[in-house]
Amino acid sequence: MTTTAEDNPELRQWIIRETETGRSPDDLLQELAARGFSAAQAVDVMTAALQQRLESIRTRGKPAANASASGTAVPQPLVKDWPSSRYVFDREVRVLFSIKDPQIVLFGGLLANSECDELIARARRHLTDSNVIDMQGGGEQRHGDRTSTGTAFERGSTPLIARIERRIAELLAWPVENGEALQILRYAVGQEYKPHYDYVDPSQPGAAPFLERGGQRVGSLVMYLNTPKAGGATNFPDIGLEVAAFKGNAVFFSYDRPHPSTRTLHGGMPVRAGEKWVATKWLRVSRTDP
Ligand code: PD2
Ligand code: ZN
Repeated sequence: MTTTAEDNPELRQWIIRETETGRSPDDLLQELAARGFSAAQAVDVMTAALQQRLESIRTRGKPAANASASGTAVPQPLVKDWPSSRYVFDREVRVLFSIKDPQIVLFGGLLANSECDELIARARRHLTDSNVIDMQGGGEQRHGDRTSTGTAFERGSTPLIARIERRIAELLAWPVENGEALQILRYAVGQEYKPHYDYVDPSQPGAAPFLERGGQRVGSLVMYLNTPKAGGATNFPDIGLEVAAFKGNAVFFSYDRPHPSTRTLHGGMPVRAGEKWVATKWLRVSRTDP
């Protein structure tokens, strides 16, 4: 453990968590002293951690301050100086690869196996045919490009979902309230999600009702809940990237404008053997419906 809060995000997170579970500042100061911090260092560390927490409460529901190259705020995992793994909210997460333009990051071990299994078990009872947003009339409609079945869980609807959402918010430095309901998809053999963009085209007549509730999507996190026997990679045709679906991993990408020049065209390739389950979290510019 290093001695300043600025270069020790794990320590800040630990202080925040301990405080939220009811530990008193005096108690924490004593533990920091026992870990070798001087009184002045311990107070500095505590102050920085609690200021960080206050700031995140103040900016809750507002666009986050992390701006992309174009100046538009997008979710932005702070992967630059990641060690081989980092403690995120309540779990060690790895960065398996990260590219800048487009911003795409593959996280290893974002979800525990038991969390994946629980999401699948809960979703299995509620599966219906997947839809896409109806760009003409608003609402949703069936589309041959998306042949999976699925369901959605409201934000915070179970303790597990609330915990995963907090982990994601910390991972991507983006408020929980700006995330859409968690969407679970199941693909059987031959099913796929043909290449598409996750933002909505604002010039289409059906976009307005969607954009009025939380603004544009600016990021997507696709979490793999199982490992298909064959097929089912998430592909990014514009940049020739295929991300293999592997249980517990998650691929994140962001787009700071609703335009193909973001090169975030992506799809779920057909499953060739077994089945594929994912949970997708889409992130909006502003606070949106749970
Ligand atoms: O299941 C996938 O790999 C996938 C691919 C593209 C999911 C989504 N998009 C999505 O949920 O938007
Ligand atoms: Zn997508």
